[in-house]
Amino acid sequence: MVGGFLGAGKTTTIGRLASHYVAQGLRVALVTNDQAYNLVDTHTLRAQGFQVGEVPGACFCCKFDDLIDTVGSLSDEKVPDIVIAEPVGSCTDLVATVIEPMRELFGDRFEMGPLVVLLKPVHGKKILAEEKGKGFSPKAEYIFLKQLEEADAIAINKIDRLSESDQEGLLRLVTKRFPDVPVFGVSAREGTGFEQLVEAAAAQPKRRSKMMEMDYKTYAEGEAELGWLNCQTRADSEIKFNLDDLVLKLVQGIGTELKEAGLEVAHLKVLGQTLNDAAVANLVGSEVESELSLASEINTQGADLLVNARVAASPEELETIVKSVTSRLANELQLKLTVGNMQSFRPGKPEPTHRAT
Ligand SMILES: Nc1nc2c(ncn2[C@@H]2O[C@H](COP(=O)(O)OP(=O)(O)O)[C@@H](O)[C@H]2O)c(=O)[nH]1
Ligand SMILES: [Mg+2]
Repeated sequence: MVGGFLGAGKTTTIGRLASHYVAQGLRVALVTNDQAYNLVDTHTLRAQGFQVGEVPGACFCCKFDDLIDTVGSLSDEKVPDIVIAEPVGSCTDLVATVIEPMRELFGDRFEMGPLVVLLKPVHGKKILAEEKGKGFSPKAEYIFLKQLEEADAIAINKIDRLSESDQEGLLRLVTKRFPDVPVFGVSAREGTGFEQLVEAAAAQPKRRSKMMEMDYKTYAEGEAELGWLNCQTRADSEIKFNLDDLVLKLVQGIGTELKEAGLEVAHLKVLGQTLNDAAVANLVGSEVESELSLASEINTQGADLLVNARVAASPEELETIVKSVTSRLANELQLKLTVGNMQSFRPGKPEPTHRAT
C-alpha cells in the first residue's frame, strides 16, 4: 500500500512502481479507493494500461470486505504477483484496520508488504514546522501526522521542486519527529531516488507489538472538515476545442475562486476523456500552480469530464464554485458544458470493519 495525504503523489508513484514491476516480468494489479464514485485515479492508471480494481464509496478500512473482493476479482484471469493499493488521502490507521486484519484473516492468500507513505512537501513543511497561517485546521493536520507516524518508510516526494536546503530542512523535520522510520527523498515524476522507493517497498514490514494510538473523534472531525465533490460533466462544441486547455482552465478557474474565498485546496483534479485519449490537470494547494499532469494533445468536439475536489470547504461552497466556473468557462470557450451526476458531501465518521489491537 502506498499512502500519503491528498495530492502527495500516490497515483503517480503507483504508476511508476507498476511499470517497474511489469518491466521485471511481474504481473501487477492496482486498486484505487475513494469516499465517492467516479474516480479520476482509476482512469489515470487504466490509461497507462494497468489492470485496476476500484473500491468506491468509503475508505479501505470501512470497506474491508470490498477490498478483499476487489483484490480477488483481479485474479479472475491470472493471479497477479503484486497488488498495489492506493488508500484515500485523508485516511489513516491503515496498519491496524487493513494490513494487520488482512494478514490475520487472509495470510494464506496474501503476503503483506510494508506501508510506504509519501510526504507532500507543500503542506508537510507547514505542518511539521508548526507554522501558523493559512492551511488546514489542527484536526486535519492530525491526520497528516498520523499517516506519517504509522509508516514503515517515509518518502519525501516531489524533490524535483525542492531546493537542496528545503530538502534537508524537511528531512530534519521528519527525522526529528519520527526518528525510527527510514526517510528518503524521491521524485515520482522524474524518477530521482526511485531505487530507494523500490527497496523500501520490497522490505519486510515492521511487526508492531502494539498498534498506533488513534483518537477517532479528532480523526472523524478532521476528515469532515474537508468537503468532497465528484462530478461528471459533458463538453460539446460545434468546432473543435483543445482538451488539455479545457481541463487546465477548469482547474485554474476553480482554484482561483477557492483561493479568493480563502479555502485551502487539498487536491483538485479534472480528467477529460474521449474514446481514445485522456488529459488530467491537478492542483494540490493554494500556494502552488495548477498543472497539466497528463496531456492528450488532441482537439475534439466532445469529451467526458470528471471533477474530483477535496477542499477545506463546505460541500455547498464547493458546489457553487464548481458550477459557477463551469458556466463561465462554457461562455468564454463557446462550449456546451452539461453538468451531470454531482456528489458533494463531508466524509462520514470512519467505522473500520476490523481493528487490530
Ligand atoms: N513536481 C512533481 N509533481 C508530482 C510528483 N509526483 C506527483 N506530482 C504531481 O502532483 C499532483 C498529484 O499527484 P497524484 O499522484 O495524483 O497524487 P495523489 O493524490 O497522492 O494520488 C499531480 O499533478 C502530479 O503530477 C513529483 O515527484 N514531482
Ligand atoms: Mg491519487
